[in-house]
Amino acid sequence: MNTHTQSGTIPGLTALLVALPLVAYLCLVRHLRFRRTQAIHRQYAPKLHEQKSALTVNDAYDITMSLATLEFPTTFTAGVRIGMFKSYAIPTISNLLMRTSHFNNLETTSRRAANTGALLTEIFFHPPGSTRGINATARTNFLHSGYKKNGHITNDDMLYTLALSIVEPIRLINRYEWRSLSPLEVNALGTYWKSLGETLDISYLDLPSTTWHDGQEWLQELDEWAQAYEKRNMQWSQANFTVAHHAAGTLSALQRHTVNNLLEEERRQAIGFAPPPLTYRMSLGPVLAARRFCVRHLCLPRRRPVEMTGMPSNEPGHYWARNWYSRPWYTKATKWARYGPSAWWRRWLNEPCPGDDGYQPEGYDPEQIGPVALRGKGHEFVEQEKARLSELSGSRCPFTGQSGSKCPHLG
Ligand SMILES: *[C@@H]1O[C@H](CO)[C@@H](O)[C@H](O)[C@H]1NC(C)=O
Ligand SMILES: CC(=O)N[C@H]1CO[C@H](CO)[C@@H](O)[C@@H]1O
Repeated sequence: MNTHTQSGTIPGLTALLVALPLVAYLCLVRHLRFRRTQAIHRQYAPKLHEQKSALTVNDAYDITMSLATLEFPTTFTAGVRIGMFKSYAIPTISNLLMRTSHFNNLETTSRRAANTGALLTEIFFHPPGSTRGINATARTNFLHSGYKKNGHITNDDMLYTLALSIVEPIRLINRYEWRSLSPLEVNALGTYWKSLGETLDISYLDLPSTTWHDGQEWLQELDEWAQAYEKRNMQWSQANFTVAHHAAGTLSALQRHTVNNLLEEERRQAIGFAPPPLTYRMSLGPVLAARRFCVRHLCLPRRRPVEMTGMPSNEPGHYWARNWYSRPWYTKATKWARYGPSAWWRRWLNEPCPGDDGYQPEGYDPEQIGPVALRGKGHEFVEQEKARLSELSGSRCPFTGQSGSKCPHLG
């Protein structure tokens, strides 16, 4: 009797020894993966239960940062970039980019892209009311002001670009990430972006309502407005085509096919792109599904936020960019970046490396950034803007009352 059971126990025991840690690990992943969002819901749900509009801009910022730097950093960033890309299908937007980007010159184009990236991350990733955020917002508003005055930037185009850069990350996360967003998280995203649009002086008067209960409702209207706007304005144009092709030129082949794959057929035609190769079309879904499965069930959650904004450089008031595409603008000239294997490869291709002359290795100065012609200009405008912006405090609730500056007092 004994011999019989023993010969059965040994493989059984081995299997158990292998299976137990595996099951324990899977349970641990499951437990830790959802802890952050559960904590957010525990913290805010009671407050919102009493009053839907009780989320302050600071609350919304905290939740947004958790989503953008801890929960879904890759898809979030990709979504914002794809959103921008999609806006090139609107002729007025691509015409302006065409006029300002000098597409025959990669140096100018890449610098323009680096400037946009630097200002956007400065604005988006700093707390509402912080000097760093305010400085970059004021400078951006100055850079826009000239084009607004002569009618080259319309409120519609700003609103549309804003809409795409919110809607697109949400759509991609819900479709491809390891979990979808909860209504509270969508509310927070809407609340934060609405206040961000206000700091950029974007008007919401064209939306059907003038007051909204919360960020989710505002976002819903903005999305519907953007879809209608798109129907009216999306069409093929030479400018659309040129701008989109130059933007695509800064991506790798894989990134380019992925972006192309995620575009709707109509937009692809407006931009003048051929459909991506069949193999990409067939494999994108399964690859992303496999990624979703692995991240959700096998990977422990990220413990430290992904750093997105520039780091203070050794020159006061300047910041080093963390990423660069095609040209090493504002990048720290580390030994590795200058003499590592990728640097040798770039030198062999006769392409510049971080620290090379002309690419500002001392970093960018948020107060000077922009086209060369506007360097040293706009001081007065910027100071006025800073005064206006510092009055928009982070403790306001954007959805209470008409002016939206007071929060309900909760017992
Ligand atoms: C914001 O700009 C002012 C000058 O206008 C500067 O003194 C200050 O250091 C800047 N703040 C940050 C955080 O860069
Ligand atoms: C530069 C250019 O080709 N602009 C065109 C952009 O698209 C609109 C609408 O199709 C045309 O009217 C412009 O001429």
